[in-house]
Amino acid sequence: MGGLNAAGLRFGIVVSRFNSFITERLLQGALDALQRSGAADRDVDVVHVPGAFELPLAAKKLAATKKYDALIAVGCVLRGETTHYDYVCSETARGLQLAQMDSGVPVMFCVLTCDSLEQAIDRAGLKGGNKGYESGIGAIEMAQLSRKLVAASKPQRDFKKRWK
Ligand code: INI
Repeated sequence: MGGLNAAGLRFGIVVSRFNSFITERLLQGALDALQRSGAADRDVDVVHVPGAFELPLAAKKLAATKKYDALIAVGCVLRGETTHYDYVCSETARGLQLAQMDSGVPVMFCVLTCDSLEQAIDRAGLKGGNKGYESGIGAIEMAQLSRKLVAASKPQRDFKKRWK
């Protein structure tokens, strides 16, 4: 776990209900990573949305509350016979990137984009590990980094003293 400590950090997790067989496993992985790293239950909020396409707006609104050090967006898009998959994937990725760039709150991209259910299952707790767990660890790292960078960007109060 790289010694990451999540104690005192606050996290929001947005989860898509579409393909919930997969997304609920990813959610459990993310919660596991946060809890094992010391995050308190009261510091982790989980909200659900209908599909991956709705993740960006929910993430943006959660970020706007300024309650969270990092967010995790959990979804699973499976390729179908039409181009619908491509639109959902690209808009979800684009929207989540916009949400974090506009708000300054880190948003982890825990959205599987797979050709088959088997590929998704592998990444939700089987051969490919659990991408939710990895996102949880990533969220802690980004939350800590953000706090450090915000602190570093604040004017030093002892500025005069340092230049004497
Ligand atoms: N949403 C997903 O999260 N995964 C999918 O695989 C998917 N497919 O294949 O259609 C999907 N579609 C729904 C979409 O995210 C929106 O909820 C819907 O279009 C309403 O806006």
